[in-house]
Amino acid sequence: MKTEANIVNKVNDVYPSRIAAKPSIEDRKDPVVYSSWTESSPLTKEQTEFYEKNGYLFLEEYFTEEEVQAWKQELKQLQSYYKEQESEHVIREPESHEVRSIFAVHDNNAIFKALAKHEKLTSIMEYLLGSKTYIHQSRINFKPGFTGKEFYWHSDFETWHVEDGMPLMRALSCSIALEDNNHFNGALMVIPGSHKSFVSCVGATPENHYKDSLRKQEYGVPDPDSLTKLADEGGIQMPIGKAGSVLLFDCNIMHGSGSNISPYPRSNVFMVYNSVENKLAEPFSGQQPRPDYIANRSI
Ligand SMILES: O=C(O)CCC(=O)C(=O)O
Repeated sequence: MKTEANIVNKVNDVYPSRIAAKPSIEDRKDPVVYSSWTESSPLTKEQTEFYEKNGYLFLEEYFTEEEVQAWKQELKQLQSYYKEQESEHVIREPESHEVRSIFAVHDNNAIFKALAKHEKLTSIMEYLLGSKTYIHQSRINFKPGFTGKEFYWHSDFETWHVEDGMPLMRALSCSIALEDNNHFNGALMVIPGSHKSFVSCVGATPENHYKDSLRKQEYGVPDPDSLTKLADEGGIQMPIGKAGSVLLFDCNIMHGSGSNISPYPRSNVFMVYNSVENKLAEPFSGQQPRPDYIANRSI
């Protein structure tokens, strides 16, 4: 789809990816924290500085057991409902029929809609992004025991930029643990500091790529040399904690998780907040935008 808008987009693209023959590492051109800290900020000065430097922040047991209970119950109902029921919002594991992800829960489910608007979350998002925010994407990742497969290393921003037309790095994810996240059940890993580098990937994006990539990503995948360099510089961290803990991570941090061969599920709900000043344009790939339930354009 060669519209005038996306030709302009490509010319002005400050984060080109999936275009060059070789991968490269470029500097980030955008701030990480968009507000100045004050006494009334929802994070402490130390937390803000940690997030700016490392690109993530772990808030242990941020929500109470009672709050988590209601969300967990809803999660179990969704999991059992979608066991047999097909829906475009539901992605299955690559090697089994188990539910891997359910998208757009902030839109389709009253309980998770309320969670997305929870003041304890939105106050932090508005502070870090320096504006009002909206949900760009939401999903539950179930990571069932024994069969939950990995999510390979990636920067979310690379995909959101190329495939969804997110202009700048002014978004962040929050992962709310609805089960305990341990070393052995496929918890998320992050490369601290990697959010300050943009890894430009190789390989043109096939049409309707999302149908496969949400099960197993093969394009927009960073190359081993870039990953090694970033990990050598920043190390690898795996923030773990009880259900109710929250991991905030910048849209460009390199992250991923291993398969879950333990008996215990690692189910988390992910809410992605984008600044209202960073709404989606035409995809920088020049291709059709992904559906609204994956990349929200309806605001
Ligand atoms: O659930 C996970 O372990 C990884 C999720 C993730 O990387 C993502 O949703 O972008």
